[in-house]
Amino acid sequence: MSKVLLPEAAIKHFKTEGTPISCEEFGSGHINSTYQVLTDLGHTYILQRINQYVFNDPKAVMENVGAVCEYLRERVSDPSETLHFLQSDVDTYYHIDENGEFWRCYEFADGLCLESPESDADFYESAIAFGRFQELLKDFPAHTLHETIPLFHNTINRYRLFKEALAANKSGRAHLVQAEIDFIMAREQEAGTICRLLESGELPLRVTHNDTKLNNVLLNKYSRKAMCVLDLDTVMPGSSLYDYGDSIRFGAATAAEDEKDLSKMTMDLNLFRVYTAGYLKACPGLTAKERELLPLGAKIITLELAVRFLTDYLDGDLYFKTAYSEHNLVRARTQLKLVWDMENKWEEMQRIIAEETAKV
Ligand code: ADP
Ligand code: GN1
Ligand code: MG
Repeated sequence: MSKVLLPEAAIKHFKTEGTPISCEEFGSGHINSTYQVLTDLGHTYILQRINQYVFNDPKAVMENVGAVCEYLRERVSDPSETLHFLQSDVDTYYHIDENGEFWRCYEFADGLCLESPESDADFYESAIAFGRFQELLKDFPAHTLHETIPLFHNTINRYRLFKEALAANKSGRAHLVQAEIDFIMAREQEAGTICRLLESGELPLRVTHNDTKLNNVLLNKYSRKAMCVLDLDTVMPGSSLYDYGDSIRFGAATAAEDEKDLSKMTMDLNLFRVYTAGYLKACPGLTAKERELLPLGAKIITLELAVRFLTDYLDGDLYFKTAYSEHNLVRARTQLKLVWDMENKWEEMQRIIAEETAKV
């Protein structure tokens, strides 16, 4: 039987300033196991165990993250704008424990991490942060990045995996979700649009973040200005439409990603406009086609995530962390409600994009 190894044991393998005196679970990420560590000299760190079900090549993840951080460090005006990793006792950016688990440790970035924007200005600043991140990486040598999750935002492949999960029905839950299956399948053709346009070259492939929800960015605690982009595990070649869209999905929604009362889940058109203005400002290099298709980015990424949550529900909850047995189903339904609301607001979304584009 494998020995249970604790974060308290893992942190000792990193070159912290001072001796760790506490180690508590931290944050609300769905993938890695995250802890906040304090030392007797008053230093604070983030310790993470990388989820190897999700990232089956953790060394590749750390190579990407390390390369991106180094690249950014040379280009930002203030060191607080990027993540800082600690070296382990064998001079690597990770520690492998006796169970083969990968741990990494960053300096704690003391900023504001929000689950929903507290003001229009907060959301605008998150757009500046993610937009600036993409701009800073525009000349990053994309071919040097590993694909840490193959076909991560390939929606066509996501549908294929969904159909496989449905056929396998490992959890025996398929009969409970026919309405959701019908909704998803009715949109299969449209869901592949961005993939096809990337394939044909009508949309550019860029180095993108690929996981741009609001709790993956920090604002400065005092000025509330954009500070630092977190969670770099999925930085890979991708589409700006998904980065923009995922921020809208999470931050312009009127309810949490796992709200059970679907009537509360809609898209706030004001927040949609606010984020769009910030993103267009921070990303002046978007092509006309990218700008035109921003609403489609929001819709497809929301649909794709619903498909991913429902796939995981059918598989028996293997990928996303869940707090209760129906959690992935609740999340999937909430995303589908948001897709439906976007469809009802489609013309207004197009109009807002045209108006904000005309201003830049
Ligand atoms: P996951 O992939 O599980 O989402 P993240 O890397 O996003 O993991 O970390 C989870 C949470 O931990 C973040 O949402 C944020 O609240 C916090 N966090 C991560 N890294 C840092 C850091 N360097 N400084 C401060 N907080 C951090
Ligand atoms: C996961 O790691 P986290 O919690 O920031 C997921 C995203 C989803 C998101 C939904 C590597 O993001 O793709 O959009 O949950 N990350 C990965 O909240 O799958
Ligand atoms: Mg995260």
